[in-house]
Amino acid sequence: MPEGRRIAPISRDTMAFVLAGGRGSRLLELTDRRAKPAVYFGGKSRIIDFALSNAINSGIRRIGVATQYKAHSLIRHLQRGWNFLRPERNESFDILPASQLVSEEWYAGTADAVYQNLGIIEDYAPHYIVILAGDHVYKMDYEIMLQQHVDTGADVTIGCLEVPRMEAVAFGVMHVDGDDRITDFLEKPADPPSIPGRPDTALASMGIYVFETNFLMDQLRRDAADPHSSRDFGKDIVPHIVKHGNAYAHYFSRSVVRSAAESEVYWRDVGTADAYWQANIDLTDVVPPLDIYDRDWPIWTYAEITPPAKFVHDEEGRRGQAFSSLISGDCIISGGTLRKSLLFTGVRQRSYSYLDHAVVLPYCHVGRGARIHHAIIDRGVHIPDGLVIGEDPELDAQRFRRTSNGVCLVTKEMIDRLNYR
Ligand code: ADQ
Ligand code: ADP
Repeated sequence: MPEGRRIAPISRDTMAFVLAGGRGSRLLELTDRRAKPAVYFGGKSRIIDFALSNAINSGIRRIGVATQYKAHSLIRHLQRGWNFLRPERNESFDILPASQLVSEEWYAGTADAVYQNLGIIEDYAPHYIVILAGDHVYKMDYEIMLQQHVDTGADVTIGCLEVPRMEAVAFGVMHVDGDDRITDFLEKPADPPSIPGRPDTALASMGIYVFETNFLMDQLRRDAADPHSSRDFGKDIVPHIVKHGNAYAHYFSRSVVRSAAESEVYWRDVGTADAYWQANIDLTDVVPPLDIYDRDWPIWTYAEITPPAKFVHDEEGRRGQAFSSLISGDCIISGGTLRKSLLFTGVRQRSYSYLDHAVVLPYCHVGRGARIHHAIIDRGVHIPDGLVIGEDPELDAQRFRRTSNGVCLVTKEMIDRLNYR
C-alpha cells in the first residue's frame, strides 16, 4: 500500500473474492500446465498479481482466491508471495480450491465458486464483497467503486468500460440510463448492441461486481435452488438482478489508477497468445501504456531473491547488449544482443545470439548464434545453438505454434521434437 495512505473503513469492511479457476484455453500451450491467472507477465509477475495488488493497494485486507483448473503453479505462487496478511490484525488470505465442501460437485460456474465458500465468507462477515477475475491486467482503485455502490444504494455495481462493438461478443454487454442504472444486460451476445448514438462502441462488463454480502448470499442460495441455472455471474446472477432489482454501472475511467507516464486507460484481457505477446512487448516502449514502475501503486508479487542481471564480454570480446528491453534478475547476457524484448528471471543468452520482440519466460537458455524474432519462449526452454525462429513462416508453422499474426509460441516439447543435439 502506498505510504501514508489511510485505509478507508469501507475497504476494511470488504472481502475481495478472486475467481481464478477458469481454463483460458486461447493462450494455447501457455495454459497446458498452469491456469491463466498463473501465467507469467511483465518480467517479474503473474497475471493474478494485478487483481491482488489492486485489492491490497485499495486497502482491502481480506482476500479469497478460488482455484480449480491446473492449480498447482497458481497455488504455489500464492503461498510463496501472498501469505503476508495476518489473522491477528483481522486480515485473511485464503486459497479456496474446489473441494466439494457443500456438494459432490466441483465449481460448476463462477457463482458456484462463491456459493461453495459461503460458510467461510460468513465466518469473516465482511459487509461488502467485491468479486474479481484473476485474469486481467489493469490498475484500479476498488475503493472508489465501493463508495459508488454505497452512495447509490445499488444491489450490485458492475465495473464496465467502452470497447469496440465487435469485441463485445466476448463480454457481458449493458445499457444504462442517465443515472448509470443498468436497464439491459446480455451475456456474450452474437450481435452486441451499441451505445445509443455510437454504432461502433459497446459498454462491456469487466466481470467485477460489488455486493453487500447478505444480498449476495440470498442471491446465491436462490440461484443454487434453480435447476436451470448454470451458476454463473454473467449468465444467471447479473441478468436476474438487472431484471428484478437495482444494478448500477461503474465506469472504469472513474477508478483507473494512472501514473504521469501513462497515456491511456489500460485494461487488458490478455486472453490470446497474440494479445499476451503484444501486452508484454508494449512494456518495452519508451512511454508504455502500462506503468509497472509506479511506486504509488506497486504491483506486488512473489519475487525470487536473485543476483543482478549481468552483461559480459564473451571470449572473443563480443559485448552482451540490450536495446529497449526489460531484463530481470539472474539473467546473464554473454555476447548476445536483444532488442525490444523482455527477459524473465534467470535467462542465459549466449554469444552471437539475437533476440528481437521476444518474450522469454524464466530459466530459458538461448544458445550460441540463435536468432529469435516475434516469439514467446515458455519457461525453462533451451534454445539450441543456431536455431532460427521467426524468419521462415512455413518452417515455423511446422515446428512451433505460429499464430495468424506471425507470433511463434515455443515450448519444451516442441524443442524436444526438433531432435537437435
Ligand atoms: P468470461 O470472461 O467468459 O466472462 P468466465 O469464464 O466467467 O469469464 O471467468 C471469469 C473468471 O472466473 C476468470 O478469472 C476465470 O478464471 C474464473 N473462473 C471461471 N470458471 C470458474 C470456476 N468454475 N471456478 C472458479 N473460477 C472460475 C466474464 C463475465 C462477462 C464479462 C467478462 C469480462 O461473465 O460478463 O464481460 O467476464 O472479462
Ligand atoms: P511454474 O509453476 O513456475 O509455471 P512450470 O511452467 O515449470 O512452473 O510448471 C507448471 C506446472 O506444471 C507446475 O505445477 C509443475 O509442477 C507442473 N509440471 C512441470 N513439468 C511437468 C511435467 N513434465 N509433467 C507434468 N507436470 C509438470
